[in-house]
Amino acid sequence: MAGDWRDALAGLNLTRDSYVTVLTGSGFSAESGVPTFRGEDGLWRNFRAQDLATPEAFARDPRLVWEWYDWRRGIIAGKEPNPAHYAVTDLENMFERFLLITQNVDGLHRRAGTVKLVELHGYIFGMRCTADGTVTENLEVPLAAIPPECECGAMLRPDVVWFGEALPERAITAALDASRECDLMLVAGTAAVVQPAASMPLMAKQAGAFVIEINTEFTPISPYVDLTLQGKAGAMMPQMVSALRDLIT
Ligand code: BV8
Repeated sequence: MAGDWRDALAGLNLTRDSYVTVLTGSGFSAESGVPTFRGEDGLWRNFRAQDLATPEAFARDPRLVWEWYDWRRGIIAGKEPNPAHYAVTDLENMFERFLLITQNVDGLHRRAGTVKLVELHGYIFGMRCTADGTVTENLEVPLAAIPPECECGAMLRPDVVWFGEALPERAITAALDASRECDLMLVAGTAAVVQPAASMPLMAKQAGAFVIEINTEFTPISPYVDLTLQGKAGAMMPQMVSALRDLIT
């Protein structure tokens, strides 16, 4: 198995001018100790994440939703990027044309030094005023007040994209353009069920990219990508980087 993917990469004739994209999901942060979105460890007071991450849940019970976010913020604040996050920053430094597309809201890719990134679903330490949309960063854990209030008196909401909400225009445009133009897409740590992110690997493949999936399980896109590597991102991503570095230098 190890030979296969290295031989496949060698056959792509990649150079440092090749366009490389990486699409990540919550499994990328699992080895940092951050609960995945749908995994058993992601449950909170027996609520499912997808039932709390909605405008309806927030309208119905902002205090409950904020208690969930406060719990998650507290977990994430104490965690560090893992080797998979640093491998992405290595890739960014190896390829002129590069974009990281992440579904994660934990900010760990930023903290690992990746600059060319789009956060499709927002950032959990961003606070958005529900009156005028102003966004500020708030790293306070635990939150002093739940629900937190803006200086203007309006309630604050997390600056994340909930189910049923549109993704930020700039992020979705950059992600779709990169998916259509890249030569290689690495898709790692995502169950590939949340749209529109889950369609991006298929778009990349249809546009001619070589798509490699790294996951500890099979996913709905596994049959359609060029290679599925069963393994942990923290181990596989650094191996991918060293193989790519050998190929382009
Ligand atoms: C939108 C922020 C339109 C909040 C999140 C088309 C078809 C079907 C449904 C839809 C569709 N279009 C829209 C929808 C509805 C919906 C959707 O996709 N529903 C799904 C559930 C069917 N999509 C939306 O609502 C999106 N909005 O399309 O808007 C629109 C347009 C105009 C105007 C109005 C509306 C918005 C979706 C964004 C939701 N917000 N997060 C928060 O986090 O609090 S999504 C949430 O799921 C997280 O961001 C998470 O990253 C993301 C995806 O989950 P995964 O990352 O895949 O995580 P998961 O736990 O599921 O899986 C982890 C994986 O890692 C597993 O596969 C596991 O095996 C693997 N793994 C574990 N450990 C490791 C590992 N892999 C490698 N190494 C390891 N160590």
